[in-house]
Amino acid sequence: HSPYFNGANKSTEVDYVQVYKDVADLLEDNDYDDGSYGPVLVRLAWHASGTYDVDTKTGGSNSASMRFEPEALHGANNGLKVARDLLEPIKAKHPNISYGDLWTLAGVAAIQELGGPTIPWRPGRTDGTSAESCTPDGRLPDATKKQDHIRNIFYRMGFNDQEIVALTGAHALGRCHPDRSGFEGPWSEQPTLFSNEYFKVISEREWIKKELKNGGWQWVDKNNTDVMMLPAEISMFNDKEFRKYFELYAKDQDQFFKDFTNAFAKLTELGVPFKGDEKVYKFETLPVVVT
Ligand code: CCH
Repeated sequence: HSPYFNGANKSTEVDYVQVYKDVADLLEDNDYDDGSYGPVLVRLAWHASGTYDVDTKTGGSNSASMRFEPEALHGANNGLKVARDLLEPIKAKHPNISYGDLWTLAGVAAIQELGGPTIPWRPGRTDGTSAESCTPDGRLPDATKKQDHIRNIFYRMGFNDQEIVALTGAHALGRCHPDRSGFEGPWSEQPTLFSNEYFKVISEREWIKKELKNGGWQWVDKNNTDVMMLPAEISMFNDKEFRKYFELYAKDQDQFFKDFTNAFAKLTELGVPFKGDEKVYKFETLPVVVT
């Protein structure tokens, strides 16, 4: 070691590149959903961050308050225990990483490993220690509502219409679970591939209402019931201001990747008190192993 090696300081360091690799390594599981934990990790990063309120400067990923009740039990967070528990062995291996940093980094890793853009990420979140950091219920979007509700929710975080539509494109990934949200099915035919497919699907299919056993309803494709849309999403699609961005991203995957990168990085940094000297990481995706 160099004479400048500081043993005490060393113990608080975190190898974030290794954390990325460890997350990337645990994504695949053929017995879970469509074969990947990536989508639920993206949802965890989003729900941890999307509680931010720009006026009161409360919420956001800084304190990782979803670890505590009541936030862990908010209806919007149903099913996210799967994602939080999945990351516990990584937290045990890298004890100095904060949960807020781990959850957001895991979201970035999932997007990148599933074919999405490289999203700059930096550490700096400090965990809250009690339920006092929990945000009130109702800060995340309600999928049964219309576009005005979605606007209000995202304007409260500080996003504009273009950013809202770009972020929603994350629904290329994953699916709805009857035991989590009450809705069912994926938005795209390849729910473990991050692409602009969500925008193509919503613009190209003919949507019909389907009643659900729980009394609710959702949109399904008239000709291929494998894909679905939430009530809020078709309301958004039918909104003149939102529509231009749906059309733009359906045509232009590069523009979608660019705008999504900026919006997702912004989302995960809402309310985080960075000192300003944090290293910004652009993680490399794992090499693809051909078997
Ligand atoms: Fe979402 N999302 N989301 N979503 N979401 C659901 C699942 C995922 C809404 C509602 C739902 C974003 C925005 C919105 C993901 C990422 C993002 C589900 C199903 C509902 C309902 C949950 C279940 O049953 O498991 C609504 C409304 C909005 C408003 O715009 C944003 C923004 C992001 C990320 C940038 C991902 C990924 C999933 C899939 C999770 C999984 O487990 O497969």
